[in-house]
Amino acid sequence: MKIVDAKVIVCSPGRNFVTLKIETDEGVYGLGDATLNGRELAVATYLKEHIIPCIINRDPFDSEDIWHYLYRGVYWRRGAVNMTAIGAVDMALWDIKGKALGVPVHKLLGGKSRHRLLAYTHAQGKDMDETLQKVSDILNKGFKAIRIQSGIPGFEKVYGIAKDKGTYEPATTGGKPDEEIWNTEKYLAYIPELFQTVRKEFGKDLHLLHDSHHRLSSIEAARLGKELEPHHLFWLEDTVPAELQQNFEWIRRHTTTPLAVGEIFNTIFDCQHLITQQLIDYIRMTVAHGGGLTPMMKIAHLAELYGIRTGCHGPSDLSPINLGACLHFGTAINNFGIQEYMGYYPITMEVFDLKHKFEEGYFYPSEEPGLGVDMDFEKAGNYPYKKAFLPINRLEDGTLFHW
Ligand code: EZ4
Ligand code: CO
Repeated sequence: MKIVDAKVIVCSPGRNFVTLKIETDEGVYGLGDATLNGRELAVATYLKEHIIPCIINRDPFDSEDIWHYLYRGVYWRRGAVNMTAIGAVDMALWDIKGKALGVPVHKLLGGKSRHRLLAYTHAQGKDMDETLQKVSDILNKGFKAIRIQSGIPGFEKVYGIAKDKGTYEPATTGGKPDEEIWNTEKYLAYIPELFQTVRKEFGKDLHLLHDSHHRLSSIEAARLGKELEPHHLFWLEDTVPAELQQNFEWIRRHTTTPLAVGEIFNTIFDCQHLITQQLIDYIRMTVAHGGGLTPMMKIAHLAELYGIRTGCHGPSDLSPINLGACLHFGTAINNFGIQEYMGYYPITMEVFDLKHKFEEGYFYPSEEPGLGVDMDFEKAGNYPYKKAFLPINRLEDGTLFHW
């Protein structure tokens, strides 16, 4: 089997998505998600100009060698744009292998380690009352695990809070990024009260998660973790940026609240200290931004040795193709933890077709050959790319801060 062509499809059904379609001489094609929020065209160009010419005529079954060719072979390593492009190629190759052999991708990765996968979604309100209402709505939809974010009194825009009633979308269209204002003291004073109220209203059975979006120092993270201990979180996510992995040693010394991180990591070298020192409980790298299924399997196996489970990033700003890849990954490994699932705009699902079934808080992996996600290329053409940026974040005195 030979790769004969590859195309990059940039479309915007509800939001921007970049898709790689690899075509073979046998007519089978594979899909890979190459979406990097706010930097879509950088990945698209990298694929078109620098990657596609190198994979033509290769055998798609040689995914291990192709991965190393694109990672090690180019000399320049790591980085979000680079790894997202490599990830899309790798994802598409596994899709081709599954389709060519007539098996779902999880069968090629280790088979079925479970028959269903726990998923969590987001409850986000502008204040306490709206957040509690959202939790109640989500429970009625059957979810067993909920990530809770809430507007902080006195702040107009806070990470994780939708501008309208729709799905949360952090990127905004226009010529420049939006700006938000942040105050850590007000946040730290409010969040424990929020979780205390949620537990009081909804009881002990529900899994509760929370995302600090990299805005805390180690010692602030330690304080938050400690104050949340009575409310037994499933995890506390992205407390500190983690460019310095040693940060987590300080957090870990002070709290038993489980810790998750990794949505902006793109290689095993971003988390090997966190994993081997058991400084986290969940690794949140996702297949698209982590360089594909090939390296993600290695990361999962390393994490397995240290009792760390996965919790793949699954925002609506990655396409359903990435979600499909995450579901096969989560099905095949032993140390799956949970899968993030924000849902998609109905208009997004006019273009993408996700065959994996979702019911009462769990995903049931598709048995369709390949990744179990398809795309309507003609409809995609109706939704051209719209320039969009993620926001930036400043403290009240104007200091540029973590978003
Ligand atoms: O801010 O995917 O856990 N999920 C998150 C996301 C990220 C977006 C960035 O594009 O933190 O909402
Ligand atoms: Co997050």
